[in-house]
Amino acid sequence: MTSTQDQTPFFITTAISYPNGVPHIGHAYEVIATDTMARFKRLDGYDVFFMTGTDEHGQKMLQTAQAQGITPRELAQRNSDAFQGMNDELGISYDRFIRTTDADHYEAAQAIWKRMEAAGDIYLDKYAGWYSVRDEAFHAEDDTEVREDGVRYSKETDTEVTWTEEESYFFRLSAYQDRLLALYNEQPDFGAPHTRFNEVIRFVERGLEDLSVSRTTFDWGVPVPGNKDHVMYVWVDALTNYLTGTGFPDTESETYKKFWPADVHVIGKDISRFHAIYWPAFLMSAGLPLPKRVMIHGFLNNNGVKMSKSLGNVVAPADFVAQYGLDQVRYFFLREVPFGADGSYSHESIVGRMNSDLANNLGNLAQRSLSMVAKNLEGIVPTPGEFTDADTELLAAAAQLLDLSRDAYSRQEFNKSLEAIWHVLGDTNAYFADQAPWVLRKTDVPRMETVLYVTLEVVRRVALLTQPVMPASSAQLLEVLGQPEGSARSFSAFDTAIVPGTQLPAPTPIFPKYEEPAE
Ligand code: ME8
Repeated sequence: MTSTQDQTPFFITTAISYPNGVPHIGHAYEVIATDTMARFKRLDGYDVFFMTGTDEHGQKMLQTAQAQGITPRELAQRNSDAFQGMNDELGISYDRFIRTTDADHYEAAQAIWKRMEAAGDIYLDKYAGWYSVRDEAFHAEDDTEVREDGVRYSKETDTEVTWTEEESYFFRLSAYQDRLLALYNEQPDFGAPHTRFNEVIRFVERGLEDLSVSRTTFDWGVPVPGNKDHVMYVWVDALTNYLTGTGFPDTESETYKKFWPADVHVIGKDISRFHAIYWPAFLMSAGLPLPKRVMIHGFLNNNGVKMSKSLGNVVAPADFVAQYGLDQVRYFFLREVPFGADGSYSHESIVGRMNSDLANNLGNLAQRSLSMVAKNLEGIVPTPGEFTDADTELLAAAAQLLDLSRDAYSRQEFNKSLEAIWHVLGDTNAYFADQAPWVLRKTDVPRMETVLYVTLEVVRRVALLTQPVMPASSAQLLEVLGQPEGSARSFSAFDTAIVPGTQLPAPTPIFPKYEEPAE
């Protein structure tokens, strides 16, 4: 984090993943989108704090470890390392990788518990009900059913539930129904997109039951303050990670004051209730400010088929990246699927985007214009003559892309920004073909220079805006456009223009076409 006094803070998080297994493409999707948002804000001058990590406690971790004959701590260490490794392979620009076994996290989780207890919202009783270890969630009896195999399942999540009866602390969630509904009413963008947020609102409208927030039958969790027989329900501890990262419980610390409340929690659709119901209720009880936005993304399916270990279609992020390239994968995910909707990926759809959007529309345009400058103008950015209507229109369309992208990113609508950018690229390709600078080379050199100048200037603006999505390729593109690292690559440079007389390095093709490997 580099910061100066006048930068606006921006705190963004991903969900923290269960390290009961290794990461899959769904996890990669979430961190890539969040990373893109974080990078956009940094380029736009914000003081960004971006946190991701692993959620290491709970019964699911314990059972998986037991099945593998290791301790939950060993399991957590092994797979947390795999998650951190994935982040590094994907070039994720996180500021902290938090683990719920970190010492400062125990302190934060116990502190929020004490605040909720002091507010009179925690009481001791007995829990008797259906618990799904897979979901780490309680399900009301009406929401479960016994299926043909004689086993009881959650109707909603299709996971097995087991009868659980034990002494437990409860959180008075039922007392928060009205306050939650008031929150949703006052902040209609607290949850997004609307379709997914509406499901949460309907759920709260049906009434809330108090929530069991501690367990006694195992000890793999954060101890409940003042009662050594209980550990916290994993979601109480997990959600608190967002506070831990800011320095909580020290509410006087610089980082807490700067970054809490969070600007955006990015999460998947299966955990919207935890983030849009439990989390604000816990914070209200603890007397702490609420996050500004919970962005709920959809699930990624392989060719329309749900990923699952038994189907053998779980893709390792590293294999994906090795096959197509990191920036190509990042671009594909964010361009192909409107963030919030469910999406599907297939070899054909990825190759399609790689070859048409990246190699042709962007890569080829950049390469053709830059090679003409290299061959005919000794690699020096030309001085444009008077602009024609076609030039002015194209430059004006490109000039709108920053504000348009800011607006789209404010709602995490990455695909809208990319669509608009590629629309301008489409127009630029048509312009390039129409103006035919390779013909002008023989008939009207000054006009050729203007056409090349306009094209390079559009590509420069595009390259600035594709940096959050495709950091390495955009940096290469800016390099060949003679834009050095630093302020020339930040969004504050967007409204400047490429400087005539700049000596450009020899152009190199940046976006390769996908070649099917030989048999
Ligand atoms: O839920 N496509 O962890 P998790 C897209 N520990 N996103 C997916 C996905 C898919 N196929 N599968 C999972 C947990 N995700 C908790 C979170 S936060 C305080 C605690 C998303 O490892 C999922 O929706 O099961 C979630 O946002 C993230 O990956 C981690 O899932």
